[in-house]
Amino acid sequence: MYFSKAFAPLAAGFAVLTIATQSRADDQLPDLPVLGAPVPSATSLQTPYTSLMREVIFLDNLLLLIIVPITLFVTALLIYVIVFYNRRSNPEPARFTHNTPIEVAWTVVPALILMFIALFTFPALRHQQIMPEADVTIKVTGLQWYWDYEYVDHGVQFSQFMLERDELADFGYTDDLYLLATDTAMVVPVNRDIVLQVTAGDVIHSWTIPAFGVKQDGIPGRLAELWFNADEEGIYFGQCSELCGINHAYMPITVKVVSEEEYIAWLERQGAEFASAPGWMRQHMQVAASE
Ligand SMILES: [Cu+2]
Repeated sequence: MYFSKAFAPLAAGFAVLTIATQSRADDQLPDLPVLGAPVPSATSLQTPYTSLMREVIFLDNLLLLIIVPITLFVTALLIYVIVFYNRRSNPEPARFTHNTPIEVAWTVVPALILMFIALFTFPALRHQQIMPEADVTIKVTGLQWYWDYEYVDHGVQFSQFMLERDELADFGYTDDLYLLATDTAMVVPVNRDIVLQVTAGDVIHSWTIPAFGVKQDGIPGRLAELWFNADEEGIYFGQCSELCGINHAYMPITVKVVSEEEYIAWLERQGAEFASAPGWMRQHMQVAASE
């Protein structure tokens, strides 16, 4: 009797804690496939889910095609010189020091190769660095050691912490997503231009989602931007990519890409304000209101 009285508040406390965890875990979003995550023993880049990442992969392949012949050519030259111009096989070395045609060639040819590469990298940089008109604007702040998200048009704000191993199942994640999955997710609509304003509150962090081909340092006191437009609904993971202190490895990033309807419903559940909602959202809301 005495004991049950003594433990009653404790038990009640546990009950509240369990309910709180469950309600946090159950964000009422549909079941989404995990699309953007590292794969064991893979060596190439992640499968792309934005036009930006497809361009990055194209560049990666293009550079590989250029680098491989150059490396083979230089290696062959080196072997040729080692074999035919060592002291034994060539005891009397030639004494000339200049050869104008060769010097012109080894200046002009690399310059042409670099110009050819620039033809592809400069447009890619433009695509990444020139922000489109935002359908969704989110301010991301890196902090030791978690992320803060602010949906600037809707007054929605929350933090994002890594899940411990024993919390993964509660939040609907499998065990292998340890060090990637977080308690909350940045939710965005599919096929929409998302502009992120990236900053930090203490030291430099870096926000990235490899499958989207985006990475941006968050620097205290500065506001940098990145954008992406994800073309499939799913869950995508990233990790802080700027060494930011002892728990740098423990501040991963989770993004959930959902349909426009699901996104608006999610915003409503977060207590969003819609006074400054953009046009594409208003259309959805008028349809919902007239139904
Ligand atoms: Cu960090």
